[in-house]
Amino acid sequence: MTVRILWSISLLFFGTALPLWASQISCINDDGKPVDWYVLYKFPKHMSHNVAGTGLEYMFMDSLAPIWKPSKYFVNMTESALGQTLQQLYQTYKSEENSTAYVIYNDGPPNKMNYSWTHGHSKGFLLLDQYQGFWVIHSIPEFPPFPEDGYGYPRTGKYNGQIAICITFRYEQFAEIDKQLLFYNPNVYNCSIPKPFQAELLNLQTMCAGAHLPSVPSNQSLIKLLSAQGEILFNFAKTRYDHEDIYIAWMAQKLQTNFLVESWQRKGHRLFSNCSLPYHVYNVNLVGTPWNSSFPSYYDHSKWCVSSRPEDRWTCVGDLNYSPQQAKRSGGFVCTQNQHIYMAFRALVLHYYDCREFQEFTGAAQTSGL
Ligand SMILES: *[C@@H]1O[C@H](CO)[C@@H](O)[C@H](O)[C@H]1NC(C)=O
Ligand SMILES: *[C@@H]1O[C@H](CO)[C@@H](O)[C@H](O)[C@H]1NC(C)=O
Ligand SMILES: *[C@@H]1O[C@H](CO)[C@@H](O)[C@H](O)[C@H]1NC(C)=O
Ligand SMILES: *[C@@H]1O[C@H](CO)[C@@H](O)[C@H](O)[C@H]1NC(C)=O
Ligand SMILES: *[C@@H]1O[C@H](CO)[C@@H](O)[C@H](O)[C@H]1NC(C)=O
Ligand SMILES: *[C@@H]1O[C@H](CO)[C@@H](O)[C@H](O)[C@H]1NC(C)=O
Ligand SMILES: *[C@H]1O[C@@H](CO)[C@H](O)[C@@H](O)[C@@H]1NC(C)=O
Repeated sequence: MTVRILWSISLLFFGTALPLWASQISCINDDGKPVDWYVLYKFPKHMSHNVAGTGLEYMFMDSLAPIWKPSKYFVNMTESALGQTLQQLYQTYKSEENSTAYVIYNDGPPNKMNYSWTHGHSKGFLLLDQYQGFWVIHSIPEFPPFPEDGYGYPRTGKYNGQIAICITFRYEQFAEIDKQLLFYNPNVYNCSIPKPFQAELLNLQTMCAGAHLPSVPSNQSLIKLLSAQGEILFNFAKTRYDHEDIYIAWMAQKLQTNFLVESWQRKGHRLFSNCSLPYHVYNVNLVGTPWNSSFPSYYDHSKWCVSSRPEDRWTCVGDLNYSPQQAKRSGGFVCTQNQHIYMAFRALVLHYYDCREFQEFTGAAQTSGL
């Protein structure tokens, strides 16, 4: 208790750049260390220069080592950053603590339950106590498993590329995240919001109880969030009643930057590069790794965008594809101007289409699973 009071006082005076402690709920990296944030990018099964991948390899970067590194683990292993981060949630579930709250959501929940078209095209989970917690935003279908089943990685998430971003937040920020999630309207499939949290996490409590959500005051909400160590993030959230593409109609114009967009591109499910508005969106069709292998966007289910000009420095990761169908879905993005994250993502863009260019469809003829 005393420690917490001292922490709060030192936060007031010295800002937020304090180390994370192992005993606190945090994002956990591949080395088992608590970190302010991490990004995990799982490669598709098929890549150039890499004939037969397993579909389980990934590259990783975090606040301690902010450059892409190949992971020594597979994404289905409990030692992976996702495995270790989720372990905190699964332990909470087992101990039936009521000092911890969690919510898991996915439009495609595990165990072949029904896909939801009316909820957000959003996938993620959060775990917190009344001091600190984390929020993971990812693109993996049928993930994560129910707490009863323990850690695992779905077969349906192997074929395509997938992304996950984890951010550690102090408690107060979760009240803001709760308000944003009203716009997301995520499909919550497992959760626990004990009494002590219910007043502040009002929307999450309502979703968790399966009750009717209050109506939204607008169709869009943009807020600033602060990670535990003071990283500034912006969170864009839209409802499904806003029928515009989030990248071109909102994020690029709002952040006043031209975006290179990487998202799942299938025939009939993609928008072309768009230079009609003051700030443009260019469609990426080829991603290159730091190890000279590459993969087409057709095989990448992740959703992110990065400023084309280094001066702008924006990187966003989130829920929605650059696709006409997805304009009608709710969901959101987190954006940052962190220089390391920007450099890492910008370097991944191997080819994108100019607005004047013929935008050839480079996907395979057959459609894959998820
Ligand atoms: C991960 O997947 C690989 C390939 O399917 C499998 O051989 C391995 O047993 C799996 N590991 C775990 C921990 O599930
Ligand atoms: C926490 O849970 C325990 C056991 O389920 C219960 O006895 C206790 O009253 C709960 N505490 C609070 C603050 O809800
Ligand atoms: C899935 O949808 C079908 C048809 O709408 C319905 O009959 C079934 O009960 C649903 N299953 C679940 C698990 O919600
Ligand atoms: C959201 O957008 C829809 C469609 O444009 C509009 O009918 C509705 O009034 C908007 N809702 C709010 C709260 O602004
Ligand atoms: C570009 O996006 C805007 C906003 O969604 C849209 O109105 C416009 O028609 C698009 N232009 C092209 C060429 O697709
Ligand atoms: C990648 O390709 C470049 C240019 O061909 C070469 O200079 C570099 O050494 C290669 N890097 C790796 C990790 O293979
Ligand atoms: C997951 O949530 C916990 C806590 O609310 C429930 O006790 C579990 O029954 C639930 N699991 C499933 C499969 O719904």
